[in-house]
Amino acid sequence: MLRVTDLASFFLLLIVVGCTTIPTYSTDHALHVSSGLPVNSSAHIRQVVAKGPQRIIVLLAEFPDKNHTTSIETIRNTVFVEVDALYQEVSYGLMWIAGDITDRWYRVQTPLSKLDLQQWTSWQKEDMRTFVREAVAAADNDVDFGNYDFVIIVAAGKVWPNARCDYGVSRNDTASPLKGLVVNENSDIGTYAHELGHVLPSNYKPFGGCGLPDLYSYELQAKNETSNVWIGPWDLMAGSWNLGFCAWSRFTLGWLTPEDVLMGPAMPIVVNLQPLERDSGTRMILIPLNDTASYVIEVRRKMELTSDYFLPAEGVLIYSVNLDKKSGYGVLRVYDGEPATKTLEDAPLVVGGAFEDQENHVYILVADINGQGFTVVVSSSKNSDTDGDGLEDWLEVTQYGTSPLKVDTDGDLWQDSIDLSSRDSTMPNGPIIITVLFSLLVAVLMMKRRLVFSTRKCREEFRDAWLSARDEIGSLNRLGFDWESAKPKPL
Ligand SMILES: [Ca+2]
Ligand SMILES: [Ca+2]
Ligand SMILES: [Ca+2]
Ligand SMILES: [Ca+2]
Ligand SMILES: [Zn+2]
Repeated sequence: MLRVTDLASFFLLLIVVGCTTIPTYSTDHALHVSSGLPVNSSAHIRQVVAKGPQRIIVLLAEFPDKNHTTSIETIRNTVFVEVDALYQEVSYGLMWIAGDITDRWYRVQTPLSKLDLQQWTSWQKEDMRTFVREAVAAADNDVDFGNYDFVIIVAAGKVWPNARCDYGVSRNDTASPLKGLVVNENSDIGTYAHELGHVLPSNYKPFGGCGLPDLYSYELQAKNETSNVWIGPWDLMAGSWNLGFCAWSRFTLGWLTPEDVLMGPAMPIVVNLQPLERDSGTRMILIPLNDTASYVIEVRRKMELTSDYFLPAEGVLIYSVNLDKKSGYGVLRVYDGEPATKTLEDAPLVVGGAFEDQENHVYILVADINGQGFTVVVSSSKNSDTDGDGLEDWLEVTQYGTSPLKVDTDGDLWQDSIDLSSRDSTMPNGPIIITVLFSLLVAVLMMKRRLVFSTRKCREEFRDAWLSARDEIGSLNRLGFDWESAKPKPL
């Protein structure tokens, strides 16, 4: 009994010694956590260019051989309510739409049947300019075009939507270029918004500060094949079925200042990236590679009351920007985080996701979730060990499932490098606690038993003593012992 109790105590001692030898961590490897300010703030501060009210005149135009079927009220609602709301949202309230719509449909002179306006490849032709010229001329006496920044010509019938920074058409009241778009009476909000995106004031130099480039493939479109091969649903300029704008588009229109991350000795850099749909926090990481090429990292969330609500997936989106490419030839290309599927709908990375560009030494890891945002680590080396626990960031994220930012991911006092269950805070502490409790229980039981035994022994001894005393008294009585004379006498 005694032996077992001693063993339990010994075991307890071992555990206590074991607990006190858990390694303590040095603070030498303090994380470089970005402050949220641009690492290189001078490089990419952009003017807000598409700012305040954008004054638009909506000009309704029909043909001698094609009358309209859509009401003025429907079109007014599309432009001044729906498109306006979309742009207010994606611009974080920096831009909105103002203006007027003509109170009737103006009739152009040339019949639709005489104009080739319905094929994508032909919109640049003289026919489109003829239509625009005739529509503007028909309304010119009623509309002061000098009061507006853009014209939206809504055509009856199936006219191919397009936009131009200058249609090359003169007007009575102003000499400024006729900037605007042509849509048709059946165009949806996405089409209006896409075409308007081509002419809003921007920082996109190839277009001379006018609008955003097309992000789908002109070559594939010309072949009538699926043309949205680089962006998927992540930007309206790649199509019109999804209404969101990526960070690069918002940045190019001046609504967003990125956190510039320069590759170099300050690596790795940790950024808490907030959802693009939010109107505060770091929402865009820009990694410039040279004057024209860069990577962009953003977080996309299906946030209610935003154009991203219907996105097919959520997470960290990474894409390349190549300003040497022309509009329609791959200015932006999204990295497919799920290359097993051809679609880019599943492109975003989640925690554990990794991106590498070995040629340019760019390594991006999604280290952790951070509220609605994500913690992203950008490094110039695959061997970096941000938290200094002896495990490389890359392996922690892609293989071990531990945090590259925490020495002890699950906070159980055992560091990642020796914790066999680094994401389970009950392991190995759970079994240890159970063993300790069990040992305590055994010890208590043993001690209790010893007490019981000693009590019993004491009782037995007392009984023996009492019995022998009784026997003694009995034999004295039998011998006629004089108890009275044996009493002590008073002095
Ligand atoms: Ca995919
Ligand atoms: Ca590490
Ligand atoms: Ca770690
Ligand atoms: Ca641990
Ligand atoms: Zn376009």
